[in-house]
Amino acid sequence: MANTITDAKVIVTCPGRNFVTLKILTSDGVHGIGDATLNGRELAVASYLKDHVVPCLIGRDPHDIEDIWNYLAKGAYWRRGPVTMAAIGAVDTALWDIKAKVAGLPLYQLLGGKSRSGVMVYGHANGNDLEETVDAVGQYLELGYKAVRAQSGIPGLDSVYGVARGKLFYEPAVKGAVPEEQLWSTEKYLDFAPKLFEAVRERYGFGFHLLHDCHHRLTPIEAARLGKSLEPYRLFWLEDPTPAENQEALKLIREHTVTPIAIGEIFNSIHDCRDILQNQHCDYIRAAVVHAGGITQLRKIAALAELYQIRTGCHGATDLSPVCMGAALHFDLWVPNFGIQEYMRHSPETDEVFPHAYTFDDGYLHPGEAPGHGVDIDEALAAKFPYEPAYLPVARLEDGTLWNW
Ligand code: CS2
Ligand code: MG
Repeated sequence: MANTITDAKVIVTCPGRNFVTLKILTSDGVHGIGDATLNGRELAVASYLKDHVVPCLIGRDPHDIEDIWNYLAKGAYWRRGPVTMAAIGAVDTALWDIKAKVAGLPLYQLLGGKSRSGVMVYGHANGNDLEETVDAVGQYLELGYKAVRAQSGIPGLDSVYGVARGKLFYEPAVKGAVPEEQLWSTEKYLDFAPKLFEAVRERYGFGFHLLHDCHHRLTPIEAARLGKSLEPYRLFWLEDPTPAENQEALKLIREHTVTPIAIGEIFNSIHDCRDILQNQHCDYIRAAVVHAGGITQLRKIAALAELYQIRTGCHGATDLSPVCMGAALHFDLWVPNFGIQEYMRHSPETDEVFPHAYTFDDGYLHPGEAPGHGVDIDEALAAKFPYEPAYLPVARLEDGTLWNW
């Protein structure tokens, strides 16, 4: 009797922040799990899965990963989009988990085996001001990180992207019934940013990779100006310099600066990446397992990027669950054109809900050798953390103009 999908559960839990997990059960008794978390839209993805995807999975062969992907991505008339592709990403990740478990192999072996001994990750140094942030970079270097992202509070602004509230890791979502509004000033930012990176390089030198996330906030010429002003500090990448809807904008930035560009954490389809990759308008593509339709589509994006010497730099913030991190690490260990993996870490209660095989050592993560992607969910513990409404903030300029958060 062929192995079939017998059931699928959508588990919403909030161990410090909301996560959506899909658990697929099969007649052989093997289960697989996938991350379906979309920050601020978790319930939309949970409903898309429960109401429109799970009924279509029952009775199918869990090994037919490519056909199920196409059925869900192309069979649905309304294609692409963050909600749809996060749901498909969860199904795809769970099915790869099952296939690897049935084979008794760690997932990376099914993708093509390892291409490196470990996965270089970058940590998130942040502080309320320049001094705090420079100190935080040193703490990550002491932990053995080879790469550190620096995000700082900006003089004259109450809150900015990337700076943690309190001592825990940075979590962008703010709990509440509607999004918090935050003020932004490009002028204050552009005056401040070069000083931050000059201070980091002056204190610690050039023996490690230094990254920064603009978080979609600049116009193309402003991004070009920033990239140029940061050239003396040799960034590994300047991320999301400008909103990616206008992909021509990156061409203008490219014409003015050699600071490498990373983009794509909000991309959910290979079609979002195609022009940027073919025109070589970026150096790292940030698409993630959970948001880009799972392993099946992400490996196609990576293959296209490889043609243009563009490397992967998968998104890995706190709002991508340990399930996504586990799957990403198997992908990262295999993918030939690997660049770096974001590792923003999770809270202790999150790590308890999602027991995992991956380990950190001296700046590198390793997915482990457990069959599958090596992450599971403790359903009983997950049930103790009910969903809590939380949203990503909305940004406005100081004159009230709505801006890119
Ligand atoms: C950020 C994220 O990690 C990053 O590079 O862009 O923190 C992003 O703001 C969140 O994942 C959005 O939910
Ligand atoms: Mg980012």
